[in-house]
Amino acid sequence: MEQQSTESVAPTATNPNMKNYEEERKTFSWEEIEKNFTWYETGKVNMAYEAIDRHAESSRANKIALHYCDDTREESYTFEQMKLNSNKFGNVLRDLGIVKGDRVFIFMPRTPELYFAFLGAVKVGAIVGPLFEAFMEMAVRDRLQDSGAIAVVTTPALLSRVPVADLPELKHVIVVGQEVEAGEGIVDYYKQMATASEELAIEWVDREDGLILHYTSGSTGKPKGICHVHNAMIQHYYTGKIVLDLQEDDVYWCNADPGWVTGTSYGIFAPWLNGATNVIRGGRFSPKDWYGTIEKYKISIWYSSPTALRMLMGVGDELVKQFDLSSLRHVLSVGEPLNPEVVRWGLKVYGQRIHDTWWMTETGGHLVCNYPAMAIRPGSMGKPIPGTDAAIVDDNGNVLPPYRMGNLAIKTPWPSMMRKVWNNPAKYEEYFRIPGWYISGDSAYCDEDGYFWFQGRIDDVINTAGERVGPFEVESKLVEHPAVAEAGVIGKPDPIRGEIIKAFIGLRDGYTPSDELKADIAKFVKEGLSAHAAPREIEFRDKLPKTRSGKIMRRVLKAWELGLPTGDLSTIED
Ligand code: 6R9
Repeated sequence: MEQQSTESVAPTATNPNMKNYEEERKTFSWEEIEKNFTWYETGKVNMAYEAIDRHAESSRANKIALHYCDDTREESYTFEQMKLNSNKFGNVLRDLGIVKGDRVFIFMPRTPELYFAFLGAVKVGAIVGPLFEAFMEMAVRDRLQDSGAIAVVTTPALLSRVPVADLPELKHVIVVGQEVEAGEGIVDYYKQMATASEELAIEWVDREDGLILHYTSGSTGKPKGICHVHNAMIQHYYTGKIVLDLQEDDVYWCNADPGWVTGTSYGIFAPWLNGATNVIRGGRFSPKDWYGTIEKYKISIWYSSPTALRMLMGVGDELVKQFDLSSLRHVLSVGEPLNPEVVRWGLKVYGQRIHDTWWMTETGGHLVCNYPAMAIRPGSMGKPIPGTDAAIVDDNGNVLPPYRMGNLAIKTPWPSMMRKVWNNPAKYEEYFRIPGWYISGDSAYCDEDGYFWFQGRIDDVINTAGERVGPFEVESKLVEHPAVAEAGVIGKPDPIRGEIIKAFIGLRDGYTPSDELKADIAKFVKEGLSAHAAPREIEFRDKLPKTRSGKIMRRVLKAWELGLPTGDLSTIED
């Protein structure tokens, strides 16, 4: 498993918030970070206050907090305006009788109203459940039912997917639209906002009180409601500084929708806790619009994902030259392993190192990352953030030596760790089954310099002729082939080898499927990686199944291959 080369990309910039990773680890204390918050003095805690109002009450009051754009709207809001709009929505909820601990869901596309509603709900102490607008009725029902939601904020177009008849606990459906038809429990957002007071008495909560519920799918069964608390702000704030590298004049853009944890932890909390200008682009992925957004707002920090970056790479280098992307100074990625080829391409066309970051819905915030001041090893997700420890452990909790593949585990606790799985304590306990450790479900290894290398989900690791092969290394080699745009690799049961490697491949524009191409691709992996890692079967597909957050769903590929049920598909893209 030492095949990952010693390829390394030296730092090009230093981060004033963390000049030296090793030094920071030695001197770090979470208590020092807490001193940056108002509540350290006052004892009064609320995430939305720390993210918005605190800045509105400072010299940042008239600084732009949000630049919003989509194909039809273009608006900007200062911290003061964010405060007033979220106050108003807080009052709308309070007038409906919403109190601390109530579950309020937000099921709508990204617009400024989504963010006002989100922050307003947090201000009255509600636990917010953000949902992707793409969810169909069944997915919405499962989540609202499981959490016992009392209110949902949605739009006229999505209203028919809120099955009120099946949701006896749901009392209020707040509709954000110009024409809202009256009905039982229906609340007209604009009408209520028009008269709502801009003054709100914020609900001060305990650090351990519920903040957000993110439903995330496992490979089987219903999605799990991962619950985070206000205390997570400590980690959001700190990682915003040392990982996102947020500084006063930055313009920051995170591509993620709040239906995915990246769109809340790093689309709402981290940037605003740090008083940054945050760009939100609504609408779907479009290479031209995306580059146009960077150019227009002079975005300096861009947080994206391997899928989006691979798609941009697939579109090619020419388009990049039509835009002025010189404002960019820090680029990051999350959600899936970042293929070394994408890192090389980013260096070439953007002149930027792409910093991979590893974390999960359950971890609430960054854990294993690359930092501006640290050398990047393409293909590695980096090193644990100061204040935390990561290790590779076997199933009994023994820490494994360098280069041995095993469970990626994190020493408990850390500030943004999930506090429960809604209605499912047994599931929660499973993650902590080895005392002192959180078991991520990912398989990885650590090199002798402490860099972590992702191999796959534990369930995805392939055992072929006695060799353990992580699908990621094969996929990464595959996308280096000039014809391959994306690849998903699974183990297919085989009577002789245990499993053989099968690759599903999406081709780049201009390539057509053929047996010669299959043979050439297999040879490419055999020569570039190893014979045992070369796919014995290749299937071309127009599209690979992905989640809304862009993850290739290997379990779906496997289920297709074996003719088995595909399990929960509520998060699948289209
Ligand atoms: C933030 C987020 C978590 C799972 C995680 C892992 C995969 C995320 C990754 C990565 C390799 C990275 N993952 N980041 N794999 N390198 N940098 O994605 O949360 O949607 O809960 O997914 O995603 O498998 O366990 P979530």
